[in-house]
Amino acid sequence: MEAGLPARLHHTASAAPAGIVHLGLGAFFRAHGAIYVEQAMAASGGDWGIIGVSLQSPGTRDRLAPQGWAYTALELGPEGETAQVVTVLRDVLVAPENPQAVLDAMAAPAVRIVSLTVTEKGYCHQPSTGRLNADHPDIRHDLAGPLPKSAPGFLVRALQARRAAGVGPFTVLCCDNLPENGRVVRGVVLDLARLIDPDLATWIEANVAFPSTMVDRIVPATTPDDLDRVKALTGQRDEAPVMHEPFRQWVVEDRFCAGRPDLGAVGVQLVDDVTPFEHMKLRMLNGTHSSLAYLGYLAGHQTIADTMADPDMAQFVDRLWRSEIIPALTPLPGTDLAAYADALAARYANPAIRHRTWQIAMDGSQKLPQRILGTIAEGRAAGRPVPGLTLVMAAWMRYVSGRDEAGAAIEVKDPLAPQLAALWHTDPVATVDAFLALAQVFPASLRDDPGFRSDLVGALNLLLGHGARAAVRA
Ligand code: CS2
Repeated sequence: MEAGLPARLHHTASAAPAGIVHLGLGAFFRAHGAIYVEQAMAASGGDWGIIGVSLQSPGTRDRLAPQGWAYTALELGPEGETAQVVTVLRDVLVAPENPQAVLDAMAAPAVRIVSLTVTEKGYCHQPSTGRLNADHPDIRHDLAGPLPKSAPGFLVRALQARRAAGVGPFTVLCCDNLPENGRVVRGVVLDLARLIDPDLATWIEANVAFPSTMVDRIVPATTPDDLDRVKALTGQRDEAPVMHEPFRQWVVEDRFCAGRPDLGAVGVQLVDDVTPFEHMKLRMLNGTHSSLAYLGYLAGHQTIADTMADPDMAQFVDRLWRSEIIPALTPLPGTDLAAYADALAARYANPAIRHRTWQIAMDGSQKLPQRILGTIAEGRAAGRPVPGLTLVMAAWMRYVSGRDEAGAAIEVKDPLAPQLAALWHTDPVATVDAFLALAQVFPASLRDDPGFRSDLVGALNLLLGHGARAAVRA
């Protein structure tokens, strides 16, 4: 070490075999699932160490390698910070560099779970139907040869290798914010397997478990300032720390085909059916997160905490929960939804978490069907007014136009971005009609609902005429 430089975080990874391969090694998994698994091993033992896989770029691997795959998780509470070093990773692989190494890791007999956080778009499915999009460029690639690019491709090819080698199946544990996420990933895996080898599809259907899960912890992207913060607190330079709020929740269907860590010992809720939990979380948390992201961004707010500090925005989101979202949810025994909303408001307001509205605004075309449009459709079918969520859809349309209220460019990140920007017309009615024609985003019941169309035109006119802040107040 050079004099004057802080020590660099260093660790020697355990040589015990890994029990889990995780696809999509982003900050969220490192601040959520990985910590639960590490704690479950500390509580009850088991070789559940994790091999992380980056499906896109080598950055995380390159930053973690010199640290022996260890990293700091910094908990940011309103009253202070606590750091812990997480050492559950055994290795990190970069799929585009060596897809065969990823398949070999997934086919190892010691691996009994493959978990995933590959974001909504990583499943290469049609959000409105849940089925595989066989025309997706990565799926086309995966059908043409044995070395995949997509997450469904890796799952199918690894299961194919395990079946051929007489190694049993692994459990596929989806940890993305999709409704009935296990069912969705099972559907896309079976769709792809059928196109590759129908017998393999039958074997997967009979042998592989796909439990659904609900995951929750707010984990903003790590910034260069965060690296300094960790160094100041721990005295060690960590090139890849993760920042997270104190709250965490993981609800998992207890259907594993090859064993699991003792997750129950560390507070994971093991249940028969995760659907009501997922609906509550996706609609109450993610639905309002997206609402605050679009309206907050348009009103000039950088983060969720800044947006919540704006009384009009805080009141707006409170009204969304109480008048539009909670009335559409099936009550969950033992859960007080009004108290859940209060707890969310407090989590959002945590000033230590700098969660950018721009980050949450990403990939709206993939997120809004399950976060917001389901609530709108059910509200309208029940004759319940949903003006707030309709305004949010107008705000999303405005956001993806690529220009903010001051005419400045917005860096829109969405797989449909170019297509969405092209839907804008000078006439708001024509714009709404162009958006409503998007079958991959809007469910049929809303595309054919003249009342929704006219409410959306009204919301868009309000937003264009008066701006996000005034629209929220109205
Ligand atoms: C957020 C989520 O980025 C987003 O779209 O809504 O990542 C959210 O922070 C988590 O789901 C919280 O559990």
